Amino acid sequence: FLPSKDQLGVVGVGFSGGQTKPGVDAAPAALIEAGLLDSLSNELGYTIHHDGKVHNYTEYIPPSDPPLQTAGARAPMLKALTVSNVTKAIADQVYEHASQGRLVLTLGGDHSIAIGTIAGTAKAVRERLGREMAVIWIDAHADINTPESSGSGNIHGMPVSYLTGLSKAPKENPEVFGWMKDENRINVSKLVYIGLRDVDIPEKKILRENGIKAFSMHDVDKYGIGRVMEMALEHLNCGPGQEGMPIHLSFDVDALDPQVAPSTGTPVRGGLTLREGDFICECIHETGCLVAMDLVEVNTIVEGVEHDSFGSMETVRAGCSLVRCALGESLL
Ligand code: B3U
Ligand code: MN
Ligand code: MN
Repeated sequence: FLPSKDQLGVVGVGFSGGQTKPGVDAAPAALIEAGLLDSLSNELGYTIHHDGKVHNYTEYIPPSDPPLQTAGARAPMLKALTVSNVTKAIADQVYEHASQGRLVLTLGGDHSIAIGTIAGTAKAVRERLGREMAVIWIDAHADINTPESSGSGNIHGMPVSYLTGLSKAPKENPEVFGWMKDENRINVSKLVYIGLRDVDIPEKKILRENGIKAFSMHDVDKYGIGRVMEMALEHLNCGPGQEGMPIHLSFDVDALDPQVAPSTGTPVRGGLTLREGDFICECIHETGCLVAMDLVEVNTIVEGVEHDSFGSMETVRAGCSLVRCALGESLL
């Protein structure tokens, strides 16, 4: 059921509307300038299908997009129509690559863009393979707030709730994520988190009530990353001797410790080491089940200091390393 081993579709997503800090839209260019795509083609042997652009989706951004107050919500949803329109466009781009049997790499952008990337691969995997897809979500945060539970209104804290169908287009505002259909969604039982350490109280309740498999940093400390990956892949039927299922890896760079990846919008101390992050990616590569990867939340501006040369360079380097490991760099 896998995409061709050596055909890689790349989507550059310079979008930051799922949160409020500038700088995350410049990440795809920074990653590409650091030589990421060159190394994937020259060293890892991929044929790269990339339109050569970093998209900013201005044509999809409505002239006016006021905060959307939902009944009972703690905060109004910010840029709801913008994020809905842009993620639909991203879903089409990713679908286009995936439906041609390519592995798809999306360089973000904030994590709201995963609404589009996962919607696109989930649909393509259903059509091509007649199967459901699994998602491995590597993050300090669970990103599973609903518009009602979110305390910030930032949609980058909500993508998983839309992707699992826990949140759907509101009746009064069908234009906000009304484009998402069942074919774009994933099952909560096919979702695994790793790296969590900053989860909102309502999100914890959502994780518990839906029986979602989540490995926090506590679990990484307790079992070690090796055992965590065995348990995670086994849960997804992708362990040794198991049948396997297509995996979409969505990697938020803030899962890494701020010592190795400081340049991100909401850093949280006590994260994964670079080796733990790389190891996760290597294990997923080893399954042979990877169909798509997102790398998100690299922000080239730290705390108002534009292009903080060291922190942002280190974060870009860490991001490049994660992608290369997921795409097979560490194979001997
Ligand atoms: N859970 C909080 C904070 C947050 C989520 N994702 C990031 N930060 N990067 C929220 O806004 O929903
Ligand atoms: Mn995230
Ligand atoms: Mn995060």
